[in-house]
Amino acid sequence: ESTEKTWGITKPISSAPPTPAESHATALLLEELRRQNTFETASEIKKREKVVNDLQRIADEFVRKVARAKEPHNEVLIRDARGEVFTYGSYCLGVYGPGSDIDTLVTAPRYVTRDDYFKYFPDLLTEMAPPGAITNLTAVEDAFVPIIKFEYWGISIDLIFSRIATLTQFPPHKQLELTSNEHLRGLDDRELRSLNGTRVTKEILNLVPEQSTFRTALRAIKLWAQRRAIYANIIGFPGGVVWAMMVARVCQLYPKATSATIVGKFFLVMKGWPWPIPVQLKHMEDGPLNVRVWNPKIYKSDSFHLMPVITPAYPQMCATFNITKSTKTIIQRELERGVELTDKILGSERPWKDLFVKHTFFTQDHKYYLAVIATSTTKEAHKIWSGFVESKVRILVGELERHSSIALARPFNKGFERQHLTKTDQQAAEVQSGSLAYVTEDEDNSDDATVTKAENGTDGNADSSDQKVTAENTTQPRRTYTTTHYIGLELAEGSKSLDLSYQVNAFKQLCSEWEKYSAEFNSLSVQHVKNINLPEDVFEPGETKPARPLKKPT
Ligand code: 3AT
Ligand code: MN
Ligand code: MN
Repeated sequence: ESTEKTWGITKPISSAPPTPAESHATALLLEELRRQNTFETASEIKKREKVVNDLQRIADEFVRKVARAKEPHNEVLIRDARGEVFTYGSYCLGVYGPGSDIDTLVTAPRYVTRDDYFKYFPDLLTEMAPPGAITNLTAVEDAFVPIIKFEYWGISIDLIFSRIATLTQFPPHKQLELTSNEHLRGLDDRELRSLNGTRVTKEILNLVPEQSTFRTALRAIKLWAQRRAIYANIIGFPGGVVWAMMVARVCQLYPKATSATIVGKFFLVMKGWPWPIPVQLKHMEDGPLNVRVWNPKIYKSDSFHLMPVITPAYPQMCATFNITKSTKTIIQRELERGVELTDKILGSERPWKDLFVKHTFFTQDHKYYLAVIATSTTKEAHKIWSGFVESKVRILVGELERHSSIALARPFNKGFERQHLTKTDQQAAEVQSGSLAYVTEDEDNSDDATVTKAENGTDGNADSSDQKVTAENTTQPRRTYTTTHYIGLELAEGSKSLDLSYQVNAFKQLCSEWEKYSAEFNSLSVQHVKNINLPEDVFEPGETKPARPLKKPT
């Protein structure tokens, strides 16, 4: 029909409403998602709403405080001073679960700066929230996206900030239209990045035909991607926003379909997607900034993106630049598995739970692994160092996939964090090169509200007085922190030797050249690990560890 609404950049593939069988499949899907504990209880949902309301109250007080400090005689400005809190991420999309954080953006009028935010907000939080509600507060002022992190009644909060430089006063009783590009004027890069998450999330929600259908389908896809270990932006897989955009595109193509159908079509459409044609939810648009928008015809680097998925908010960018040849191959395999399974599930031959079966990365998939081990001597130093190394794992993956003996290098989507207690330098050296002989319990997370500031460019070691070990062979046990990333290898047909020293050394060099690297606190090691030697803690109870094959009788 010619009256069909266009969602996104093409006409729908089908605007058929669901059949009774499809609706039934959605009911079964919801049942399974509940069984898998992806929803929160009503009281936990209330608690989150209360937290967001409190943050709004605190944000208003924050803006008033800055108004009083900067314009002490401007009574009207002070009286009407207010900020506005937005959410983004899974909370905003409505696909959060019990373990999710709340991603929150504080916006304020033009006279409120990022400096003010870091100067006043942490203290206001602890003053205005109920006593004891705020714990583990950390402010990272010099980050790519400057952030205050904390827990509020045990819920993790990511709190970021941007001014709205076009406004000296927010309109009363009216929500800001953050999707308007005009509000981007006059901001620096960090402020633009901080606004971006909310703008993208809001656009995604605006661009899907039916939000509740989208949410349920996205919940299913997120659970599937997590179980299959292909969910991790930093490591080189799609993250939450990318999965959301892919599902949203499928919703646009089947605007009347029910969630179960969307999940099935998701696998079909994405498996057959003609990459590198991008997934995009709307046409590219021009805006008021002098910034680049994704365009492979103009920018050579954009033409290297293997599976481009473009964000819908100006300035539109590719959210999947991290994907490598190997991770793309893995994603394709998982999409194929998804097609086969959903075909049977929607035909009532199998239950939904089969789609969400855990990956076999450690139990079956590889014979050879690389372990990338980041080590630090203090907890604070380790936070910074392990985060950096994690962000570079995909660079090593890229180097490995160019090796002639390697067909595929698959990074596991999460690092394994361990703590070790050693008594001698020899033992400490063993830990650095991957020994798990000295693994110890996580030191007690002290439950008092500690305030950590890691804001200057150097590192967070300055006040770690308890770690100044100078004696050569002290018997005082020393605590060491490690994060290990495993990369599963698939060897090329007929390859015999596997000398990776060039790739490994280049990677170590790259990491140690980082300006915040400290030879005193940090180290990095890359080790070969055979499947039969994988440590116990990468397996879950009930999983079968790979075993040495039985000797063939001769
Ligand atoms: P959860 O339910 O919280 O696990 P989520 O989709 O909300 O899922 P995150 O809270 O990790 O995931 O991320 C929310 C958004 O924050 C996604 C992205 O726009 C932004 N973000 C997260 N991590 C980074 C990062 N390292 N660099 C830049 N942006 C990030
Ligand atoms: Mn989140
Ligand atoms: Mn977050």
